[in-house]
Amino acid sequence: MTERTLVLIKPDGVERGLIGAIVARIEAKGYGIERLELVQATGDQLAAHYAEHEGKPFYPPLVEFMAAGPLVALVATGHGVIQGFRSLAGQTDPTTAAPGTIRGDLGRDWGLNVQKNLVHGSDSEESAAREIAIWFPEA
Ligand code: DAT
Ligand code: MG
Repeated sequence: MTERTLVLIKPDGVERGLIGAIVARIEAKGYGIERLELVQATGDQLAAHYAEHEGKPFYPPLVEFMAAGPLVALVATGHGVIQGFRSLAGQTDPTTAAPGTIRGDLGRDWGLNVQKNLVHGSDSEESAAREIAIWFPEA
């Protein structure tokens, strides 16, 4: 069965006009795009998506940031795509994310209490299945 991962292009990526640049990196790597939608996240979706971070200091600003404008949800496919997209995205902190990665090349620290780091990618098969169901409930 084809491996799938849930990618979000966060509101900072949409606002900065980086949808195309980010999707191009996924396609250039050779992964498929199975679903893709521009959506305004609901509070329920974000609470489910970031449940593991509830109670952390960055959780309230994270949820506020993710609801501040439209985001792109997409399902990328291919052997090893879960780990492969995390590798394309780079480390969480865009200041130290390696050059060559999405966060390293296109992101920076804006001095806020949440890191605006352009993309989300599922971190395991379990997370991918859970997250795809949040953003593409009909799939
Ligand atoms: P990742 O998105 O790399 O999987 P994560 O799941 O640990 O990172 O955190 C979710 C998001 O929350 C992350 O993309 C940016 C924000 N975040 C995480 N840790 C943070 C911190 N220490 N300070 C500010 N924002 C943080
Ligand atoms: Mg994470």
